[in-house]
Amino acid sequence: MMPIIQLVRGDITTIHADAIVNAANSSLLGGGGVDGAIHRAGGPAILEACRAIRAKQGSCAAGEAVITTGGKLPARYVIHTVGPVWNGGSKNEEQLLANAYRNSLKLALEHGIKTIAFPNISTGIYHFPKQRAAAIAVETVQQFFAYSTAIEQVLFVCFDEENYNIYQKLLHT
Ligand code: AR6
Repeated sequence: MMPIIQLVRGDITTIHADAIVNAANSSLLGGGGVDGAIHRAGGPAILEACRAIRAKQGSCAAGEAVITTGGKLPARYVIHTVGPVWNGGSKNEEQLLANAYRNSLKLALEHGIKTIAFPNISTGIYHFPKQRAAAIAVETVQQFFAYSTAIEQVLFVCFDEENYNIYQKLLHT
């Protein structure tokens, strides 16, 4: 069966999916925005798991992803990926953002995850232009579906209205 893409407006920490994705930073030690919300709602088990990953493999570069428990969240796993900081567009930002989505999906596939929810990576504190980020997000997920249909459902969870409106147009919902 063809996987489906769905759009949701709201807080990703409330989503019942096998995994939710965190827009983390390279330290993996938490921060503001959706990262702060996930660690607050999920409790200390997530930070503990992030520290263990850091001890083993160091920090997480932009475009890469790691996986931890979901702690107290309704989601079983959190996939922490690091989006690029927007620097005008000449620092490979678009490729790095696509890598963040693709590597999160790969990790999900390896863990047998069927349903996954993404926030709008890099479009907050990291200032990636929202329209371009949304186009990259949707395109990367669609490309992934052409490669594997093992992930059955991808949710784009938009917290702010601007992103929600952009995704509505893009997905024709
Ligand atoms: N649920 C879903 N989306 C949310 C939530 C939430 N609870 N809260 C915010 N967003 P940002 P970035 C949206 O800034 O730009 C952190 O400090 C928000 O509206 O969270 O990738 C990290 O530690 C925006 O559309 O992440 C890094 O240092 C989107 O999430 C840095 O921010 C991403 O905004 C990463 O910056």
